Amino acid sequence: MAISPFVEIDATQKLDPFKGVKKIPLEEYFTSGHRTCQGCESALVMKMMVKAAGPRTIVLGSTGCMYVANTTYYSTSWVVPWMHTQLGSSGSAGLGAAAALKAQMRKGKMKKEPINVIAFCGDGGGADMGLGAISASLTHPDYNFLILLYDNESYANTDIQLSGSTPYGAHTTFSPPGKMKRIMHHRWKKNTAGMLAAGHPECKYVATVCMSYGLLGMNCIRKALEIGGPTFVHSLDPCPKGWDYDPYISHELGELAVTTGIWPLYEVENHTLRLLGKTKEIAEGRYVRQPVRDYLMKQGRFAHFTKDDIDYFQSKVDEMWQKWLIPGVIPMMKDVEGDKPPAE
Ligand SMILES: Cc1ncc(C[n+]2csc(CCOP(=O)(O)OP(=O)(O)O)c2C)c(N)n1
Ligand code: SF4
Ligand SMILES: [Mg+2]
Repeated sequence: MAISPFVEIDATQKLDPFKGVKKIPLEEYFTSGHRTCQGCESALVMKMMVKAAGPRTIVLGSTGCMYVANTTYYSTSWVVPWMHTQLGSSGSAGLGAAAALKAQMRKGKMKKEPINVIAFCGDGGGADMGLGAISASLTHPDYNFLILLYDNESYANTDIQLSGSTPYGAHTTFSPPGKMKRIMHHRWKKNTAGMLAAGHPECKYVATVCMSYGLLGMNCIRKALEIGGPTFVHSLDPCPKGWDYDPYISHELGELAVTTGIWPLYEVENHTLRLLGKTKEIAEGRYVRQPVRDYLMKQGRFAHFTKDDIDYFQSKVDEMWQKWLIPGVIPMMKDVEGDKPPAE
């Protein structure tokens, strides 16, 4: 097979940012045929992720809703090549696929061309079980691949079990509120993107996205793929089944997660932090952060919250905004006392 002498095997695709929604291509690479719930934002993430990446892309995905519902027996909504990988191994699968492509090109067994490799995982698969493999993969600067964590804040596919990404107090099948004990989940959500950004010097790009801000999210994905090396994008995805709300308001909930300051949008590019979108507007005083009540009370998983619970949640988000630069990782002020959870 003739090998093009002009393409380096380390090259990435040139993926300029989309300049507006009208500039987004019409072609779909994740299309009809999936069986996710109505209003599933994770399915939207898949669609936009691969639209941002384009046709020369290989997608690998760990077990979870985005595997099970998208590749039901003899059918799939993936137009690009896709492979399932074990629940905790999106990091290994991404690194392995990128290394295999590079070796094949080096040996002349396939045409030299930049091919995007994206390995996605859920919060159970990525923030909990597969965190070690993701961390290891982010130490390999010689291979180009993106890990995308779609975070629906539970082990959704196996019926909404609590994960390290589940918010404080949420009702899951592992934390049902009862008469004796109202709050069954006392831990604050793990800050996966911040942790990975802070601890992986070889990783040139980490971002948080929410596809209620689709253009911004897609451009983060394009940037991650173009920068190359191992990169990481963490998406917050409203999940009507797990969060217990009318699918009609999925988009609104994504916006509220950002405008209440619960889910800050930021990118860390070559180790420089940049706040994005509405998060930047809030930080610069151009937009007033909305009360968390507006977000929490629209979801059945927080229906058992009292005023004290909402106040505690609000105080923790306020603290995050006052205290941290990368939320939860880099302190801006060191002398703020943490608030205590309300008595039950
Ligand atoms: C090693 C292993 N343990 C448990 C399971 C069962 N299992 C399949 S999907 C899933 C939930 C995964 O949760 P998450 O990664 O958050 O994805 P989601 O289902 O929320 O999309 C579990 C526990 C499995 N497939 N493999
Ligand atoms: S349970 Fe949630 S993540 Fe899974 S398909 Fe339904 S809406 Fe999507
Ligand atoms: Mg999940």
